[in-house]
Amino acid sequence: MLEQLDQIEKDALAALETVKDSAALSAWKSAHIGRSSPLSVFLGDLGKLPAEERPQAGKRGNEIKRALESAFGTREASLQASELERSLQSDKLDISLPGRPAKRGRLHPSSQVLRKIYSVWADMGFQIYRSRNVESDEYNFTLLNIPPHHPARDMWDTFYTTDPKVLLRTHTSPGQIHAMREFAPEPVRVILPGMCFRYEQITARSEIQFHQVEGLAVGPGITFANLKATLSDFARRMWGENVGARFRADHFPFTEPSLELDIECFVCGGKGCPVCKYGGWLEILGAGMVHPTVLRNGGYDPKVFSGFAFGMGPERISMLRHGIEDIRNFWANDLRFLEQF
Ligand code: FA5
Repeated sequence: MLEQLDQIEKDALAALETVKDSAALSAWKSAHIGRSSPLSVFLGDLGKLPAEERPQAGKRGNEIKRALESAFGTREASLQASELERSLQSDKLDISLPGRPAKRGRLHPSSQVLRKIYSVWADMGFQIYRSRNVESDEYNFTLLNIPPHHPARDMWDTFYTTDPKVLLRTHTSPGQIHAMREFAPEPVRVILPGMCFRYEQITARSEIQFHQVEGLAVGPGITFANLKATLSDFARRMWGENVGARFRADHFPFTEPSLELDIECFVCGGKGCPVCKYGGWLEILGAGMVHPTVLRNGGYDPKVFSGFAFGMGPERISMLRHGIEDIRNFWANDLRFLEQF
């Protein structure tokens, strides 16, 4: 009986010596330690042996089982190592081949000009203040000195929601109130970038959705001269020392006095074209001294504090920088346009 076991072990180990690959190894496993292998059959039939032989036969059978399992493990590891070695030899990786180039994306022209604007204002000490796109009627109009039924509401008509008090903001100016209410009575110097929406005719220079960058500075003793100097400095930093710029008197209900800043039309060089409405100048921003009512609504005492505010359109600025003739290109998602920037 013990000789039979020794023979089983001998045969199995001899067969293992001839195994050359993992398929043969797996066949060896089921033949020699699998459920119907001679060893398993032997161990399964232990009960049929005379009682006095059983302990010794069981002990020896289990010893052989462990020995064969261990020999299998060793063989498996050495086969895996030699298979890896073989594949490293045959499938050599040529790291000198150039990689597949990754397709690089690019920033949208609006994002590019926004970043330029942020950096110019950051250099002048203005921090970015984020404000919401969906606004209340109160912030978009009333707190900016545009009460219900004020005619200026027509100029800034917007998209309304089913809730009459909730609308898409027409300008970034409501952000002024949020910023003032957060910082008052401390002085504040921020820019407020974001998307605006208007219910108006789409033309070469007007969209129903566009960015604005608002600016706000409030503190004791800020003057109209400070506003003009700051905007002139902005224009020089943005377009260079020789930029053609002019201030024009204007009216906004939330600033008094108010002005607009125009830049000489880049597309036609001032001769007149559809982009500048044949005037030779392109309106870049509206600005003015913050109206006392608005200062009060923001939490500042207008007898102590004064300030200026401005709101500019980055898409118009981008048109100016790149000679873009139609604002509709910005949201048309046409790669032929976008890939030029
Ligand atoms: C305003 O929206 C004021 N809130 C600006 C302001 C802020 C004045 C603070 C005073 C103090 P206006 O409607 O002019 O003003 O818009 C400002 C700028 O946004 C314009 O100069 C223009 O560059 C841009 N803009 C206005 N409407 C459109 C439009 N439909 N499409 C693209 N850009 C526009």
